[in-house]
Amino acid sequence: MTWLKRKNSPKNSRDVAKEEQRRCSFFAWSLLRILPLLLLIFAVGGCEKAAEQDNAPKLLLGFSQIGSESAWRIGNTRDIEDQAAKFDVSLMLENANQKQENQIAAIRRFIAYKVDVIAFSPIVEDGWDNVLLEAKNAGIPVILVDRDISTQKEGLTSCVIGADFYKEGVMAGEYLIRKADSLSMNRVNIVEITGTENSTPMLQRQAGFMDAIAGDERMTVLKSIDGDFLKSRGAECMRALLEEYGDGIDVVFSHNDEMTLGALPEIEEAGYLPGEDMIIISIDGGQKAIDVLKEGRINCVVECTPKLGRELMETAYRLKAGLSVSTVIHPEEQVFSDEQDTSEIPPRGY
Ligand code: GZL
Repeated sequence: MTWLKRKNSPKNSRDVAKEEQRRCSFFAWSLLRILPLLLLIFAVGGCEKAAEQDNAPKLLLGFSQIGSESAWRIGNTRDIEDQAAKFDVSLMLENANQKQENQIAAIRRFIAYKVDVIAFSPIVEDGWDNVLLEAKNAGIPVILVDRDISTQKEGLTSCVIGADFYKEGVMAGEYLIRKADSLSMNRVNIVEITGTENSTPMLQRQAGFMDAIAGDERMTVLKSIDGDFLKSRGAECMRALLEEYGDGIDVVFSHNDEMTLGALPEIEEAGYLPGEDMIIISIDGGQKAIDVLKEGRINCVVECTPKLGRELMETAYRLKAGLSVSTVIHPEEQVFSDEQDTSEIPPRGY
């Protein structure tokens, strides 16, 4: 008897099971064959994602720098760039060319760019509330570098990293008292060439210096004049002070090396020996001023280190991680003067 095989003839259960088994085996075989490929695709995809994650900056920092008005400022910028590289920080650095409006615009760009942290060195203390409120509302922490702001509002910034300018002024005043004693001076007429009006270093260096000499009746400040931390303005100020007071000047207290280095040629042009006929006191401690100190044409240079980059990067990482930070971070600073063997002062690096 011939069994007709009909296409759709119902199979018996054994045949069905065999068919099912064959189908499973084929599926398993196929899977095994393509599994390495699947694994490779996932691996490559994962590596690419990991690579993307590796290349993504660990921290995106927006920094608005005042300008490049002095060796100090240039050294500060260089140190921040060097430390950003060391700390694997992606740095968006903008130079404001001495204009507050440029700093405000830069901060707004950082907010729009959604940086992790904003840092800036405020050229003056006032006028930051609105833009800093925008940063706060955007949830971006702000670090003040070098200088401070004046505000009635709470919580606009996380911390300030910079010198204790008041202490720098006190150190300058205390040096002058020691110098006047050593020269048995019974009259000390002082002219002051200040930094940028309403900037933190100007306000606090002046306050510290005046407080330090306040109790000494020999001391008289003939005039204070704004040199804006610039070498050219330092020369102009010194010319004007020499015309007005000439021989009557015993001391020049200058808020930074640039203005001091601008003033010295004017003093010599007028026939005086800086460092001998007039006591010269400066602040910053850059290489040029230290070289002139070693020549005896400046008597005292109070250090104001521009090397704030490491503290800035460490603080930025802590803020990004949501960790607490100190509200004020002051670097250690010293005084260089003719009271010591200046030949031992090591290279300054700025
Ligand atoms: C001080 C800094 C001052 C320097 C100047 O920290 O703000 O600004 O003393 C610079 O040289 O221009």
